[in-house]
Amino acid sequence: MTSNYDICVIGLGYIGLPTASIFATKGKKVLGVDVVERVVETINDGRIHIEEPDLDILVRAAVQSGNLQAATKPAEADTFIIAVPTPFHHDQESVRPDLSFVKSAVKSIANVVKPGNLIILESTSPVGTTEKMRDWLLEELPNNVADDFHFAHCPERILPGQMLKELVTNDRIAGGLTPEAAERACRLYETFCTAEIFLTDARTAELAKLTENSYRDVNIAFANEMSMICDQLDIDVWELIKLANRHPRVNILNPGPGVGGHCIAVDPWFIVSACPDRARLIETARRVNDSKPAHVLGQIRERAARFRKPIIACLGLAFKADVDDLRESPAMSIAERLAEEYGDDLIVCEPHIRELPKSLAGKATLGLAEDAIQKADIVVLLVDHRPFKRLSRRILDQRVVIDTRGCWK
Ligand code: SAJ
Repeated sequence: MTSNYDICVIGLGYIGLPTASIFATKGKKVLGVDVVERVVETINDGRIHIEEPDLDILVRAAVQSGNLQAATKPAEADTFIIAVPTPFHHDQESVRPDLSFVKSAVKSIANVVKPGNLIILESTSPVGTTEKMRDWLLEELPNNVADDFHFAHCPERILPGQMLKELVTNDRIAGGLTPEAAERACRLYETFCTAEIFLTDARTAELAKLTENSYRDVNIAFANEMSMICDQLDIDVWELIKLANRHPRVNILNPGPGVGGHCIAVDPWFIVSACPDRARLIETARRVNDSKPAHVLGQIRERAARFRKPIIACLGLAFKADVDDLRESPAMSIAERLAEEYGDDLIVCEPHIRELPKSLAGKATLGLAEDAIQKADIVVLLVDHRPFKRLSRRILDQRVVIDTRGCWK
C-alpha cells in the first residue's frame, strides 16, 4: 500500500523548510512537520518564518501547488527526512552534543513508519548518530528488525544567504547504513539536485560534514591568529594576506571579529568531544576563533581610553555579511559588551533590523551608518555588509577606525 505522502520532513527550519519546499515544487507530495504551531500556520498560509533570499517565493509556490502541507504531527510517508537542531552543551569540563531533538523526532515517527520506509537524517550530527537513530526507532517497534527499514545520513551543506542556489547545485553525500539505503537516498535527492551525489556509509558521511566545517574553522583561525600577530607587530594584516596569497599554493581566508553562526562554531566540537586526544588542532582553532572578540574589545578599549567620553559607532550585528541572522554572532557579543561599558555613547548600525534586539534595547542607540559615523569618535566595522562597503571613505576622516573585516582597505 502506498502512503498519502511521498516525503515527511520533520523540522521546518533553515534546512527542513527549503528541502520540503523544493521537493514539493518537483511534484513530490510533502508533509512538513514542526512542533511550533505558529510555524505550521505561517507555512500553510504560504508565508515564511525565517529570512533567506527567495525562500518566500519557493514556499508560496510549493504551498499553492497543493504539494506542500504543514502539520504538527507526522503522517505515513514513503520517506522521512529529519532536519532538527543538534546543539551542544559546553562547560569547563566537557562538550556534550545534544541529540534530544533527533531522538524525539525519531520517536514521533514511530507510530507512522511502515516496513520499507527510508529514514534520512539531514541534521549535522556526531559520528554514530544514524546508528543511534535506527536503535531509537527499533526500541519503539519491538516487532520490527533493522532490515525492515532503510536508514541514511545525507548532510546538508548549503550556505546561508545562497541556500536556494546551493541546494540545487552543490554536490551531496548519501551515506547509508546499507548500500541499498544510500542508493535510495541518492535517487530521491536526484529529484532536484543537479550536481553529483556520492554514495558512502553513514559514519563517513557524518564525519565528512563535520570535517568540512572544521576545515573552514581551522583556516579562519589561521587568518585570525595572523591578524593578532600583525596587531602586535604593527603590520597591516590585509596587506600581508594579499601579498602571501600571490603564492600559487597559498590561499589565506579573511580575519574578522570571530566566527559565528550555528555551524562552523559548533560542528568542530563534535569531533573534539569524540576524540579529545586526537583533535588537538581542531580544538585549538576553535579556541583561537573564540578569543577574537575579546581581542577586538581590547583594541577598542585602548583607543577609547584616549577620549574623555568617546562616542562609538558599531557597524553590523549579524554573524556575517548580508544576512539578518544575529544569533551566535561575534559582532553581537562585542556590541553587548560595549553597551555595558559605554552605554548611551554607543550607536549600533545594522541595516537588516528595525529595532535593537532585547539584549541591547535601552542600552545603546540604533542608527543609520552615515549619521552614526558623523557623530562618532571611534568607528568599529564588525560586519562587511554591502551598504557599509559602499560608504564614502571621506566620512571616515578624523575618526579612529577599527575595521575588523578589512572592508575599507
Ligand atoms: N568567516 C570569517 N572569515 C572568512 C569566512 C568566514 O571570519 O574568511 C566567518 C563569518 O563571518 C561567519 C563564520 O565565519 O561568522 C561562518 O561563515 P561562513 O559563511 O563561512 O559559513 P556558514 O556558517 O554561514 O555556513 C557553513 C558553510 N560551510 C562551509 O563553507 C564549509 C555551509 O556550506 C554549511 O552548509 C553550513 O556551514 C552548515 O549548515 O553547516
